[in-house]
This record gives sequence, structure tokens and C-alpha cells, in this order.
Amino acid sequence: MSFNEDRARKVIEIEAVLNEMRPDPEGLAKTVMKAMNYSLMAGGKRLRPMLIAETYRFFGGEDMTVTAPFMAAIEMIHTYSLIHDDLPALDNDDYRRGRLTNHKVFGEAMAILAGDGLLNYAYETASKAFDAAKDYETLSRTAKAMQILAHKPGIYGMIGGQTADVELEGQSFGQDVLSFIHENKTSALIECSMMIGAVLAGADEAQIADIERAAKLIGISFQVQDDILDVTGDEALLGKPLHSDEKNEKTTYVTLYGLEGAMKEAQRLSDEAMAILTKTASENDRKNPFLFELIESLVHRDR
Ligand code: GRG
Repeated sequence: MSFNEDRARKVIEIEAVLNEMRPDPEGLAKTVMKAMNYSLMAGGKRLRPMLIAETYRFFGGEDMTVTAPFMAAIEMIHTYSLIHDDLPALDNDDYRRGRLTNHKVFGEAMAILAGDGLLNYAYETASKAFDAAKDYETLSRTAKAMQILAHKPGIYGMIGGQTADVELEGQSFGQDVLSFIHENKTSALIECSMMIGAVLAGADEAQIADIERAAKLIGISFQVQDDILDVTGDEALLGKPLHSDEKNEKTTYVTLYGLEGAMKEAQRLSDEAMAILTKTASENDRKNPFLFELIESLVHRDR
């Protein structure tokens, strides 16, 4: 099976998990649940749940019932961030994942609630992992994974990065501020995903620290490529309009380094991440070729 076929099969498996764990619209609050499902089930690369599963496999994890609640939870958190990011008060975008944005379909108030609902339901969903845990060791790993899931998307992670991004819109700034924004706004969820996969598989502290460093680099490389695609991408493939950064007067890797400089930087960051993972793999006799191919594919992605 080719890498692309394997990846497509894994996306289908992740969507089955999401379908099972998403809310079932009912009662007087059913509109918010429909709005949550509208964006959650709208496609997307499913990168973050895939990174949980593949990092778990990298460290020898085999029982996918352990990872499933966290895989659904991280995609819910990611989807909430996209819904809120598209709102008129933030990027004010009309299309996402090839569909009208949440507020365009359900109205602004319901889109805010759908984002809030996904964020909260993510933790309700992840906490189901405690019910499935069969022994003390799994309970303890689940507790550690919950701590990471609480920390990385919050004020010391994604929300922190988004705060700087919003506050500095329209201003020019340098590499240090841009790094802060990317390391938090984008890398934090990639770190969260890979660290949760490692923790659930029983990785030790040194291995988790290695994964955190590699994931940070992968996240920044991913964001650099996002900046590039916002200028050079294909709207139909991306499922959202181009030139959103220019419209919002954002400083990006492309505005700072030019297109060619940004492309080189994306590859350099990804290579550095791969070197850490290769070292971790050889020192600990670990392997997962799919994880390496997935990371390499992100630098060359067109969506
Ligand atoms: C609370 C008002 C409020 C806002 C918070 C934190 C936040 C909203 C937004 C930041 C999220 C954001 C847009 C980060 C950029 C990361 C990024 C490149 C997202 C796109 O991820 P992909 O390409 O998307 O994996 P798909 O659709 O494939 O899942």
C-alpha cells in the first residue's frame, strides 16, 4: 500500500472515531450540537489525531481504544480554534474546509457557542479514557495526558499565541515575536498531540522532552508552509480563500523572508525535527516509517 493510500485509510478510521464520539443533536440545545458537527465533520487533514496515533505507535502502543478519546478531543479543540479564528472579530473568513464558515451558516452567536461547545466537549470526551483504563499504569498515563491536553491549547500555548497574533495585527515585528506566535498558536497543538501519543504509550521523561522539541519544529515548519500556501496555494485544494494574511496585514514568514527563504526555512525546520526523531528511534529501538513519511509530506503539502 502506498503512503497516500495508507494515509487515506487512516483518515477514514479517524473520521469513524469522530463520528462515534461527536454529540448527537437532541433537545432544545440541538442547534449548537448541529453547528459543532457541521465544522467537526467537514473534512480536513485530521493531522493532530493522526499524530497522536502515530506517535503512540512509534513508542510501541497497540491498543487504539486508549488513544481514541484523545484523538477525538484534539480534533474538537482544533476545530473550535478554526471556528473562532474565522469569526468577523478575528479573520472574518467566509470559507473553511471547502464549506461556508460556521458563522455564515449558523450566525455569529451560534458559532461562538459551537466553538465553546467543542472546547468543553473535548474534555468531556477525553475524560472517557479514564472509564476505559483497566489498570493503575493506564490510569496514571491518562491523567498525565489530560494535563497536557489542558495546558498546551491554553494561555501558555495556543491561546497565548493567538493573543499576540490578534494584538499585533497590522504592526510589523521581527523574528522573535513571529517565533513566539508560531510556537504557540500552531506548534502547541502539534506538541500536545505528539506528547499525548508518547505519554499514553509509556515513553519516559527524556523521550517526551525529545518529542516536544521535535513537535515544536514540525509545528513551526507547518505554519511556515501555511504562510506560503496563503500566497501560492490553490483555493479549491485549500478549501479557503488565499491572501487572508495580506488582508489582515499580518507579518508572516513570507513577508519577512520572501517565498524562497520561507520554503528553505520550512525544509530546514522539518529536517531538524526528523534528526531528533531519528536519534530517538535509534537510541530506543523504535520505529514507525509512516510517521516519518507523514512529517516529510507536510513540507510539500498543497492543502
Ligand atoms: C478564543 C476568540 C478565540 C479565538 C481562539 C486560538 C484560535 C482561536 C485560533 C488559532 C488557530 C489557528 C487558525 C491556528 C493556525 C494553525 C493552522 C495552520 C491551522 C490550520 O490547520 P490545518 O491545515 O487545517 O491542519 P485542517 O482543516 O486540515 O484541519
